[in-house]
Amino acid sequence: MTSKGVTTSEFFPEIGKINYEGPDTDHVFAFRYYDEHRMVGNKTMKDHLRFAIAYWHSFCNTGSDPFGAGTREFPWDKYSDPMDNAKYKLEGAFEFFTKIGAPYYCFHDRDIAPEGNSVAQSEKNLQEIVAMAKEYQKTTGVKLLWGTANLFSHPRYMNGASTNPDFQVVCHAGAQVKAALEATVELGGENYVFWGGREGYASLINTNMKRELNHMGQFLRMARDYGRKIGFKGVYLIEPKPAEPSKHQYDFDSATVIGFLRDQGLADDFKLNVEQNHAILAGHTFAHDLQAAADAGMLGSIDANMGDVQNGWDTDYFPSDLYDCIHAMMIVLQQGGLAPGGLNFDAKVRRTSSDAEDMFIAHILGMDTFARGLLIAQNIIENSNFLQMKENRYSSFDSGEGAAFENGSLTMEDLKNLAEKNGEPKKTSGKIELYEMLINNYIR
Ligand SMILES: [Mn+2]
Repeated sequence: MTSKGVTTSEFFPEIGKINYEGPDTDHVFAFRYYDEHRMVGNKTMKDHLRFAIAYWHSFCNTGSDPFGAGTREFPWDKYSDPMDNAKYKLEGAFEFFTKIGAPYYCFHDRDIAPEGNSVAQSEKNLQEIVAMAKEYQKTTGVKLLWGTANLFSHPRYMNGASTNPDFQVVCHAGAQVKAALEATVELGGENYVFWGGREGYASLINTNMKRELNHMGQFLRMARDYGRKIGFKGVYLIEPKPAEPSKHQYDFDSATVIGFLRDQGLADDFKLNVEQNHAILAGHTFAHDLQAAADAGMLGSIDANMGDVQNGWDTDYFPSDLYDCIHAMMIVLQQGGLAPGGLNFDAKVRRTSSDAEDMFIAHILGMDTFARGLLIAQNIIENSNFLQMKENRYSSFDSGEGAAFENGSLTMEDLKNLAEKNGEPKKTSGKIELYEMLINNYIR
């Protein structure tokens, strides 16, 4: 890392490039399943999975929580000038991307460059770091999966960003999204994400929900149009989440966001960035929110992490649940892939994981879990009768009166007459245990 760097020494000198060594290796710092060049179906693993590293958790989050200070020290945090800190952090980030072998990264504006004391200074800070990031992208080949704006940390956004009842706050949100869109375009970002952490309410008693939702729609249409005007050809994504930090968030879950996008005339430009932890906070499974998005033609990208079923927090663990990843990859494979989206590790190591190497171990765990999930999912789809079994459950709609029902040519009177004519239906088993057995039999 010396091209445009501010230092020539490595930030993680004790760890080299992580390579594929196969399932039998004894090495901790090696992939057992993620072999980027391996063909799975008609694509390489790298092209299926499109892994991205999240700047915020990996390079900004020291592990502090509401009860205690951070437990990890980043080498760049010794620079007290925030721009020096940002430059060294960028260098450390690209060293990490390169060593772990992830083709993409993702950031919020404020992760990569500090907020200034004016709109102009904030923009200048961002532009300076973006120029450096562009050079690093060129020398390393690492690309930007998506950019976004942090519209939740600054106290001005405590009552919302685009949904704030004060128009002056909405203007600041606009200034920030405008600059973040410019940064994303400058870096060739393939998507742009909106996560509305403060877009919601603390109490409905002081909130005009209808007006706030319309403001959010208006804001997103303006952002879409500005992005297109400056040459953004990628996909806009909304990331559903039901709560935290707001009591109620407007982007509650996949189904809610799909309805909102259609209502606001945004369905042609926007898709969803579905996160495992957010799906389970909404009372669903990961697969449920993925399937709901995919069925609407709106599964754009995935925040790959894992919640904790014993608590109601957004823990953002690294994904280690193989079943979850198999189900996810079956849905992704059936829709023909995620591109131009990808699998972004919106995940953080536990507060108790305080060694620098833990970040490498956690990403190896997450990448291997998804790689293994991909291999098993592909095998089930290609070599088992799983999909056929599912399809067969609906075969009574494939011809005759069932097909007539599906295409809308029957009436309620017809249904009554057919019920009378055909008598009591034969009981048909749902066979859920058989489906579960089949998936387990493919975990080899
Ligand atoms: Mn989360």
